[in-house]
Amino acid sequence: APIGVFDSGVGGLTVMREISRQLPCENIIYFGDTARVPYGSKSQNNVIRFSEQIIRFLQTKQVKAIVIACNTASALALESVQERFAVPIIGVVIPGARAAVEVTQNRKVGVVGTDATVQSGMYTKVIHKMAPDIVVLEKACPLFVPLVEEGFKEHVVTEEVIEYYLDSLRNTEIDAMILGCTHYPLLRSKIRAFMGDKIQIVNPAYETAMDLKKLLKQQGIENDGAAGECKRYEFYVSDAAEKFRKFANTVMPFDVPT
Ligand code: DGN
Repeated sequence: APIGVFDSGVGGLTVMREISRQLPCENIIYFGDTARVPYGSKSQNNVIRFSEQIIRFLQTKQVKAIVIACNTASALALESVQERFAVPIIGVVIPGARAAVEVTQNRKVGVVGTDATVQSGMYTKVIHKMAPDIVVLEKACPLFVPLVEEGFKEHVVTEEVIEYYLDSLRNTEIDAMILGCTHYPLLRSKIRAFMGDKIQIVNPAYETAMDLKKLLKQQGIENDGAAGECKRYEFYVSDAAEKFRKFANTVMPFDVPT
């Protein structure tokens, strides 16, 4: 059976990419809610409702586990959907938070994400559950998403926006920073250049793929390639399939067909 991965749009491809790297035999069904993106400015009720609808769709594809690749949906809807559905569901916030707790020496962690993610305070809550002494500084960087989607990764405007948002975090003692939004790993080298190399950058996409690997092992449902079909990737979107495909081909290490 395949793994279901969903996101508000294209950003979750950074999570799917990590999963395909770390679990090279798994089949994956990706759903991007391109008709309703961004989730970062929606209310919790709607993000829960959208997530439930997508999970029901993925269940019609007989998925064995679901990854909420979207930080906003992970922050706002994970608990609610875990209660409602029997299929194992993991989000990106807990794996990302755990990695930051493990790497920080100063006990000061920065988090960047969408408005909704930052307003939910979910990264701080999860970190404090694991380590109440850690100081968490969260900063919303809503312009990063459209910059990445418009192909401005290498543009000087992006450097200025990074400076605008991250200046206040750079002058603190944080020694770990969570890229708490699906798009931000695509700006990693620019963020790294601005923040300097004393700060450990945590990519929840990578950590989530590691957690998924553990989960599949524990439950004995990983695909080792022995039992037939391997590496079959399917993509579904709720709108603008061609735009999605173009973007996907800039992110994924394999060809995303129409
Ligand atoms: N996928 C969203 C996230 O990780 O928070 C970013 C895109 C959005 O919905 N704003």
